[in-house]
Amino acid sequence: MPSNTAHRAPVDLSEPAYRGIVDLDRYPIHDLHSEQGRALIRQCRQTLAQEGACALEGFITPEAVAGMVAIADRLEEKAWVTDRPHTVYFEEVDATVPAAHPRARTVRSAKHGIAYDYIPADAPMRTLYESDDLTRFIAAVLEKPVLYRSADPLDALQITKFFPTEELGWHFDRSEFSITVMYEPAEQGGLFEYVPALRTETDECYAEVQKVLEGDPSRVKLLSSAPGTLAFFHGRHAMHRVTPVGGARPRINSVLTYGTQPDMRLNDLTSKIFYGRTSARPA
Ligand SMILES: O=C(O)CCC(=O)C(=O)O
Ligand SMILES: [Fe+2]
Repeated sequence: MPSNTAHRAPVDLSEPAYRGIVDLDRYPIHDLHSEQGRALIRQCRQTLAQEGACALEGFITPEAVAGMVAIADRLEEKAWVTDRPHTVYFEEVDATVPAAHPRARTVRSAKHGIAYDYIPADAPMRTLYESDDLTRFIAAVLEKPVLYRSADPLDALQITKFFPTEELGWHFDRSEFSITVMYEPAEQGGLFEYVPALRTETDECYAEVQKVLEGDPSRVKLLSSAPGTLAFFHGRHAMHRVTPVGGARPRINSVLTYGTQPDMRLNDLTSKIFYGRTSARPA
């Protein structure tokens, strides 16, 4: 006797919520154990090790990119504006070293930051960021047994707009790795430049850092800024910057924040600087 269930349409429990947001034919993050999935992880690890960064062009679909640009435009008035000088280490200027020393110099960072709690729950990038598949993919590329999404209500996933003349000065990140997604590159400038392995865990390499700050381009590399690119970079050891934006329209992207501990948050001072507050808006 045929059973009733044989007539029912099969329910695909594996259908990911982010289908249509990621180009899964090129980047099968829903199926990392497949041959193609394993090859993807292998290639990303190799590029990251060789180049200090890895850019996956076309990772986010054009529809998702357009959705995020529309959200960024709608939320423009919610953005917190920062424009401030800082050292490449985000530490106080050291008055005891010569003026040309990297610890004595400042650069400028100016941007508009839209906090996580303004991004609608159904925004394409939020759906993707909050999926465990993406977190697992990122952990696999970074060779971490486990990664957690940031617990910060403002910084876990934000949208940054760099308007014309805005920029991010040369710096090292505090976190080991950073992950970004590009929605809209600038018409001119707004380029992501980086110097792989400019310092190490044990050596600050001040002379080399100073050369870059003085404009020596010999070790500077450029990362793809094509819309839809997901990029990994080793921001703690690779010094990097976003060059001043030119043209008429802003550069729009997101930084995705992860940690090896589940309770990662910004400290109050940093939160105040980048978002103008230290906790989520009341619901
Ligand atoms: O906007 C970018 O491409 C880089 C962002 C960055 O370096 C940072 O937020 O620390
Ligand atoms: Fe950075």
